[in-house]
Amino acid sequence: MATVFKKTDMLTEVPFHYCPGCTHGIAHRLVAEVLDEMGCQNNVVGVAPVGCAVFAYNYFNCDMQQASHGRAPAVASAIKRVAPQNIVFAYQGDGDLASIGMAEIVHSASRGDNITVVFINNAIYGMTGGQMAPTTLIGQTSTTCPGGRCAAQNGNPIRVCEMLATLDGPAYIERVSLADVPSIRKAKKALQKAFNCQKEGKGFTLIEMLSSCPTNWKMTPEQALDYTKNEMQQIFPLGVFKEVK
Ligand SMILES: Cc1ncc(C[n+]2csc(CCOP(=O)(O)OP(=O)(O)O)c2C)c(N)n1
Repeated sequence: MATVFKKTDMLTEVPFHYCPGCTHGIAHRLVAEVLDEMGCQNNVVGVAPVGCAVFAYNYFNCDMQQASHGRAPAVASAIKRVAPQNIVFAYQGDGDLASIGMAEIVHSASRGDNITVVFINNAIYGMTGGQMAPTTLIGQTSTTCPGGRCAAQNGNPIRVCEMLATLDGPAYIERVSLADVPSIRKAKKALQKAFNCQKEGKGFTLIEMLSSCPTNWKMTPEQALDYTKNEMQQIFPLGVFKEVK
């Protein structure tokens, strides 16, 4: 079989449990490759979320800490403060970060905590069976809005990058997509930038990755990638929202 991926010591040999077409695995690999290439494997602490990526501690071959639902930035901030020689990252889904954990992410960004947050926006609660998330699109169906999200009843999707970019604390905020190969290459560059900012002590960094959830979106993997590109990217435009030089 052809080698598709570069070997990275930053990932264990444990096979990912993700559904076919889910992009959590791609996001894990990108984080691992970047940290590996920075040569900091022995000085990395990751914080795993509650959500589909709850087993991230089995996959990343570095020190990992599990946080309770939504609290990953608070935990990551504490770890960075007591052990600042480490690169510290929090890995969170949209339910975790933008729903139950909205207070933690806002205050961490506002404090300018010198951590990196990898924010996986798949517009739905994946792990619990597809409930509406703060980032669910208007018209998108979920188990809690079977007729499609309606602004009058359910509110509008929250743009986390744009919102956090208004704060003084963040050093680097970018939204990328995992919907095709050129986008994935850009996503890797964004992670490099964020982790380098942290290394230079610049402060809070967050990379939002538009991701697909074919299982809960009730689509094939290909349809889900098209939906990410054609629908999600309309509501969540890609780009850099904050960069402190
Ligand atoms: C305090 C608490 N409330 C609710 C839950 C149930 N719960 C587990 S995962 C999850 C949503 C995860 O969705 P998201 O963060 O979008 O990640 P995904 O699974 O889509 O990757 C919820 C509500 C929980 N585990 N703990």
